[in-house]
Amino acid sequence: MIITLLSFKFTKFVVYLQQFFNRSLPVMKIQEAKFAGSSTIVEQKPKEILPEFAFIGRSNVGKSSLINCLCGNSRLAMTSSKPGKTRLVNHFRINGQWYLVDLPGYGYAKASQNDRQKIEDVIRNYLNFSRELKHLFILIDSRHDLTGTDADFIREIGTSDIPFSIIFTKADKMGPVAGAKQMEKCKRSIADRLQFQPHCLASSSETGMGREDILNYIDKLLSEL
Ligand SMILES: Nc1nc2c(ncn2[C@@H]2O[C@H](COP(=O)(O)OP(=O)(O)OP(=O)(O)O)[C@@H](O)[C@H]2O)c(=O)[nH]1
Ligand SMILES: [Mg+2]
Repeated sequence: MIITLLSFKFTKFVVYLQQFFNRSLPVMKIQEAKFAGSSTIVEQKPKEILPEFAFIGRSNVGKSSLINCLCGNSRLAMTSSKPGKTRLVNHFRINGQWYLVDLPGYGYAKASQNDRQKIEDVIRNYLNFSRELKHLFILIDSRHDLTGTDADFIREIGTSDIPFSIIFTKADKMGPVAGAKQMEKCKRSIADRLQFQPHCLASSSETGMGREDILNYIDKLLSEL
């Protein structure tokens, strides 16, 4: 009886601590988000050298929308309901201190072979040669199983020296229970391919869910540079 009571009080205490720390965790403030330039090769990147945090994923997964959501400006990066909108590497300077980088989407099936190759070259050039890239966020649609293209890309990045995390996007499109189940399934297939579990976050650019987590995570990464 006493043990049950003590363990109940301990559980309540842990929940209280979690609530306290969640509430007191300050969210990184984006005071200024400015378009700094578009490029197809790293030599064309903005001249000012700052740490870069890039977003990549299949076409239409929600990269540009998430950048807008993080910056609180729906007109910063161009978005579209049609895949293949972002074709260049777009730099956005944040608080004059670091860049958010919007990359073109990979695996756009309807693009011509020539267009696909051009987009692939732009992505490869950035990933291979951008020395300022500090962290790559790989976006996966939270509703779907990992596609072959996602799996290949994740496996490849897993063997590179680029630090990366996963963000499951469009979390508003599924109910919380079905959504959590689907994300767990996807996390398992990612871990199976990599032999380790990368850091995973979830987001919705519609509701702003995950915004604080992503900004605080970037803040932490910046503080470790
Ligand atoms: N419901 C919902 N829709 C979203 C979300 N994020 C993006 N979308 C929609 O998905 C579509 C594609 O969004 P984009 O941000 O342009 O996607 P992208 O990954 O940048 O696409 P590309 O530039 O073509 O590679 C748009 O119609 C967005 O409104 C989200 O979190 N929830
Ligand atoms: Mg885009």
